[in-house]
Amino acid sequence: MPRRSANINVMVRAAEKAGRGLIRDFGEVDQLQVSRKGPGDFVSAADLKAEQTVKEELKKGRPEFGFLMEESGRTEGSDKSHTWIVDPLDGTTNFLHGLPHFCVSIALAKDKEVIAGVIFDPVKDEVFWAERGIGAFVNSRRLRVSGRRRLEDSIIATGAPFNLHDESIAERFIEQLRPIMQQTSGIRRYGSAALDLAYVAAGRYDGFWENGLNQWDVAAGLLLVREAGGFVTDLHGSRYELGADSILATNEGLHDKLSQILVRK
Ligand code: 2AM
Ligand code: CA
Repeated sequence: MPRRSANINVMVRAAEKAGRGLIRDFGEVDQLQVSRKGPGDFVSAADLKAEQTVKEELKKGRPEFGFLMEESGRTEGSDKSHTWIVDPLDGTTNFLHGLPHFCVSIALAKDKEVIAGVIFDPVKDEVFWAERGIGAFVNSRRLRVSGRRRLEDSIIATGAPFNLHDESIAERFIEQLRPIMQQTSGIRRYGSAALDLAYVAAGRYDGFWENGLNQWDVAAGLLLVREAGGFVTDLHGSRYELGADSILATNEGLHDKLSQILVRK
């Protein structure tokens, strides 16, 4: 394993500290399932607390950088070119329901390019990290996207749309599902886009697509996939840029086939 840079060390420390807090709170969530109101407010508080922890730790390490965070939005730093892009709890619905699949996601962007990413899954104790030009890793092991080239051998992950202000959004997703279901080995929908991307980088999934995600859901994961030798584009096949409205992450052999299937819909 190459030595982790100072930035990666700051990011891992922040993600681990927030992740430890999430694990403690996750233990409480189970007790609250039986209450009529459910654990909703408790989970919102856990999410905010995790964001605060990440922010404090990153600020300690790099006081001059700005922030873009899921809960508190954008904060300018004195250094205008570096921004932390943070999702303190990705997979919130899983967390809320006591499902052990969620993570802390932290990316560092220089201008509009992600140069470092860390995704920490505190339940499975996996630290996924990547640095531009250095590679992608889980803990100390190097990651590589899967080598599968045939759709019929492949497992493809996705996320169901949540912002259904328009009937066509649900319709489009259902139309995308049909050919993927028919032509691949199976679909997975685990509910954390950041971990979905980390799993593509690890070769556990052969591909992942989703419509309508936010930057903080995907910023760290997209660098993991690229540094693991994968392609990250929009559904049309153009290089994914932060803020794009769809994402497709997969290996070289499956990329064009998936893009063609998904974009037609
Ligand atoms: P979250 O857990 O941080 O909300 C799953 O499809 C992905 O979509 C997850 O990464 C999840 O991130 C995100 N997501 C699910 N529901 C959402 C909502 N109502 N608003 C924003 N993002 C959401
Ligand atoms: Ca998220």
